[in-house]
Amino acid sequence: MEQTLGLIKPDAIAAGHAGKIIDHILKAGFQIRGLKMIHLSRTQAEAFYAVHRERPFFADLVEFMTSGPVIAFVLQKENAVTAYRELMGATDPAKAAPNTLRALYGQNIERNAVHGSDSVENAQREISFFFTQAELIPAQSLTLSVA
Ligand code: FUP
Repeated sequence: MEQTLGLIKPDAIAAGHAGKIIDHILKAGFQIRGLKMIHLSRTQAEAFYAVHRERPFFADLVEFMTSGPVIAFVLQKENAVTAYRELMGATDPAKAAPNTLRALYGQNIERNAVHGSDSVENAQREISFFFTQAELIPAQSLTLSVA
């Protein structure tokens, strides 16, 4: 089963949307294998977005991503990478399809509420950026058997 790395960004946490976003993700059938809240340092944010280092928006993006805590999670589902990117919607909330997380909770192309890995390869890199293997919950522990 495929895994992807998701973030709830500082804008959505500050606006009180974190619970609704997690609920939306669970209702879409994703399992959460790991979850933590973390306030990224500048060094961590720069490393996470290193691929965008040369882009004009990089400094603002790092400033925003370190302006408050993020919630990081590992999601599991069939085709999790693509499925979660569909659930998020386009990078610019104004262009995101109705009812996607970014359409519902994003403010603009920078403050767009959520992040999701864009490939299986990047998902593995981003998961290990935030989580050790020991911090991930085994899939079988997520199925409760209620007596
Ligand atoms: P996405 O994969 O949809 O998150 O989009 P990108 O990898 O292209 O961009 C990563 C982040 O950079 C976005 F979530 C927000 C930020 N960004 C800007 O601030 N301005 C831009 O013009 C493009 C991206």
